[in-house]
Amino acid sequence: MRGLLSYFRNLLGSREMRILILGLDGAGKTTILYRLQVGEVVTTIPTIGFNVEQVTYKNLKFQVWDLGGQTSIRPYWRCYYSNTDAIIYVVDSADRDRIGISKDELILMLQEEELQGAILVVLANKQDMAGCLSVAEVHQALGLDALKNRTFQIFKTSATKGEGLDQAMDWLSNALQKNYFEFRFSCINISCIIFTRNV
Ligand SMILES: Nc1nc2c(ncn2[C@@H]2O[C@H](COP(=O)(O)OP(=O)(O)O)[C@@H](O)[C@H]2O)c(=O)[nH]1
Ligand SMILES: [Mg+2]
Repeated sequence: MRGLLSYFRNLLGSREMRILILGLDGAGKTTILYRLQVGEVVTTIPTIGFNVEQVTYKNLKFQVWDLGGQTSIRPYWRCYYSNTDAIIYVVDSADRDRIGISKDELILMLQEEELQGAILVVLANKQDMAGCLSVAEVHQALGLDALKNRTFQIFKTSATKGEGLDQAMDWLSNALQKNYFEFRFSCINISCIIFTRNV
């Protein structure tokens, strides 16, 4: 497992990138955040009562919280959705009992207006555990075949062993870069149109 810089070096210096790491409690999100080796993880507890762990490195911001449970606090999650570039969705592949809940949470989240453009990385985590669902089974259980208009990829990982995270972060970094340049390119196109109209 490499440090965060080696993945996202090419994105540093451009605009702020916001990445949410989400999933049910116990999936391995906090472990992954520490594995990124970025620096100090700051935990804040907004008055509405859910923990948000945050790591900021230059223009990269990672925010983590647990999905599932109390429906009353859900509306407050929206405060964190705007300008999200990517979602890293972490699944405990050994938790067969809650894979359905994990799917429901993912679907609800992807319906959020503010997250329509966000790239999705699914991590089928805890692949080191005996009897866990395979990456293909996690893919199917989450209904990922039905995803439309979404840049996404699924990876098998073991956060504790540090396996699979390199591939996932490399892919994400490339996808973010592509998104960023496509966005810049479309801005150039728009300015060309305005220019021709003015002339
Ligand atoms: N065997 C195994 N345990 C893991 C893995 N990832 C996380 N864990 C363990 O699962 C528990 C919950 O992890 P944590 O990162 O706190 O989950 P979070 O609630 O999603 O933040 C901890 O005891 C971790 O050590 C993994 O890939 N394999
Ligand atoms: Mg945690």
